[in-house]
Amino acid sequence: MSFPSLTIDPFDEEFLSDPFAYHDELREAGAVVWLKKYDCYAMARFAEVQAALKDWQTYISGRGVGLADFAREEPWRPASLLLETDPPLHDRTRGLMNKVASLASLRALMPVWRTKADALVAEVILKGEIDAVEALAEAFPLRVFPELIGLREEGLEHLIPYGTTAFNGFGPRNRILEQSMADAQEAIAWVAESCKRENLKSGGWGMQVYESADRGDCSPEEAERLVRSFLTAGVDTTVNGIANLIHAFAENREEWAKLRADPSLAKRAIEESLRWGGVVQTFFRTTSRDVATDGGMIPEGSKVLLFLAAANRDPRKWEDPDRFDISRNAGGHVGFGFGIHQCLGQMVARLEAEAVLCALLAQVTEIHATGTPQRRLNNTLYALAELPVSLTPAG
Ligand code: OVP
Repeated sequence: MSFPSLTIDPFDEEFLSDPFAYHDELREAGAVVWLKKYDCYAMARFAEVQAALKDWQTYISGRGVGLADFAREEPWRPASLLLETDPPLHDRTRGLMNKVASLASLRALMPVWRTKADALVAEVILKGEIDAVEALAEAFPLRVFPELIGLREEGLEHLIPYGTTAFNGFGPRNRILEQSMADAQEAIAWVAESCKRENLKSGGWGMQVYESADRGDCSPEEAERLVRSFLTAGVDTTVNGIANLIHAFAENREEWAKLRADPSLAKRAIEESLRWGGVVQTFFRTTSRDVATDGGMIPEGSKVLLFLAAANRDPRKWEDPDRFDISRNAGGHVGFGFGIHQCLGQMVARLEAEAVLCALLAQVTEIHATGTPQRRLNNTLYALAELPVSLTPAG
């Protein structure tokens, strides 16, 4: 074994509670490292992570983007037709989903989302001290996303627990995964039902996937599985993205003052929060061939853990990387991935964040922490359980 071998467990509770404390060690150890505990390789530097994401022929997704190798073990649910596939299948499904999740259909919604965010912030601000996770980060996506997809109203409380379990499912079968699986049985059944055509409202993105199937772009069975991707990837991610954004400003109050002085920085601030926050910490790939690297050869069929969040704070790429600085151009971060699998819903995520941020800007002069934020440990997401803040009303 020619690669530096580390005993570090990136899925244990200590690591997941404060992953950034360990990323330096991973990046400094080498461009490619060996993780003894899981018999897998890992990359944590920006250049290597980005290059691996770009080289989809070598670092494939079809054997799963979690620790489990689908060539050796059955996935816990039928594989995603987007996330866990390679071309040519991936390009067909991605192509039809790109048309459904178009920027054009989102543009029309933006004023509606802005009004809803304004109303939510107006409600919340009256309460004084709040838990920003529940009151804003969970509440806002749940007010807009189900409607975007065209979900039935009954059972929406299952969306977050389902996402939580799916993201835990990319890690090892540790206690975190076992517990969330045990808790999510009802949510799993609800999501499966919700993906069926008869349970989707006309006009929503869910039904539009079936209409794409009607035109021959995919089979009805594939449509059902593709709708599942919206439900899996679209909620716990944006919830934590918004929580992270508020957390960033609560911890860096001078940045809030800076944004208030110049609201045209809002888009930059969101991008910077995506770089800094590390909501999606990691994804795996599997090597399709022996790969020669400077440090040695990675054999075919190896799992490689890519640390997106560590790449986004790599000092080789970013100046003062741990600093949340809304003046910085964070463009090019890999928080949404890179290459052919780059986040399909990234514009949904950005527009949700923008709606909430603009509502806060209009109505709140100060955001400050009133207690210690509590983490919710997840094998993939850097998630917040609780974020006590007080919002000072404007005027
Ligand atoms: C971050 C993602 C995450 C989880 C599930 C899926 C996609 C899916 O396609 O099911 S992207």
